[in-house]
Amino acid sequence: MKKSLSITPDLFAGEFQDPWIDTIADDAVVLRHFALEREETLLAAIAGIAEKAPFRNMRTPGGHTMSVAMTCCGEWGWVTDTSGYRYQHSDPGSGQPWPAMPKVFRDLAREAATGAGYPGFEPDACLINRYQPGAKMGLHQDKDEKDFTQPIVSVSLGVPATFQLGGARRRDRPVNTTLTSGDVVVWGRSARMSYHGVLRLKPGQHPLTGELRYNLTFRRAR
Ligand code: MD3
Ligand code: FE
Repeated sequence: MKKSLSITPDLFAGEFQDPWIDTIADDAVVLRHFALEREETLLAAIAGIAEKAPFRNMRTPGGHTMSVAMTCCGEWGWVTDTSGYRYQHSDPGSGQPWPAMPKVFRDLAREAATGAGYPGFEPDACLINRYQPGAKMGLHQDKDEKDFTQPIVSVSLGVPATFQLGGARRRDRPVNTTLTSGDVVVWGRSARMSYHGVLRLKPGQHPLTGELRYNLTFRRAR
C-alpha cells in the first residue's frame, strides 16, 4: 500500500513507551511489558524445570489443597504442607535439590529490581505458580523470608489475571490491577508486608501458554 505522507509516527513520536512503569502503591511498581521479549525463553525454562520438579498442588497447614500448582528453582524452594510454610533445599516430591535458577531468571530479576530502585538484588529462591482457569490465591502476606528489607520481584506470563493489593492490615481495602503477560511487579520497603492476592483466573487463551497463567516470584529467602 502506498502512502503519500506518514504523519502518524511523527504525531506520536516519543509518546509510546514500551515498557512503561505504573505505580500501584507506595514502593510497589509494575514494569509493564518488561519481560515481553523474554516470554518464550522464560516459558522454555519453566518447562525444563517442571521436567525435574513437577508442578504440584500443595496442602496448606489448614488442610486445604491449593488451587495454584507450584514448583521452584534456585537454592531455596517455598513449600507448604500440613505442618506449615517454609523454605527448603529439596523438592518434597522427589527429595532432590530444586533445579538451579536459570540465568535468564536471575538476570531478569536483577534488571527489574534495578529498574525499580533496588540495585544488587540477588534472589536465592524462585517460586513458580501455575494457574488453571478458576485457580486463585487468597489475600496473604509474604512473611516466610528472613530479611524484609529485600524486595520481591514477580513476573506474569500467559493469561491475564486480576491482582489485588491491600495494605499492611488484612482489613485495608485492596486495589485491583490487571497483570498481563510480560508484566513485572517489584515491591519492597513500605509495601513489602502488604496483603495481596490473585482473583479466580477467568477462562482465556494466550498464544504461548493456552489457558494457563504462570507467575515467577523471586525472593531472598535467607
Ligand atoms: C505484594 N504470587 O506466590 S505476587 C505468592 O501472581 C504470590 O502468583 C502472586 O503472591 C501470583 O506469594 C504474585 C505479586 C505481588 C505484586 C505486588 C505486590 C505481590 C505484592 C505489592 C505489594 C505486596
Ligand atoms: Fe504472595
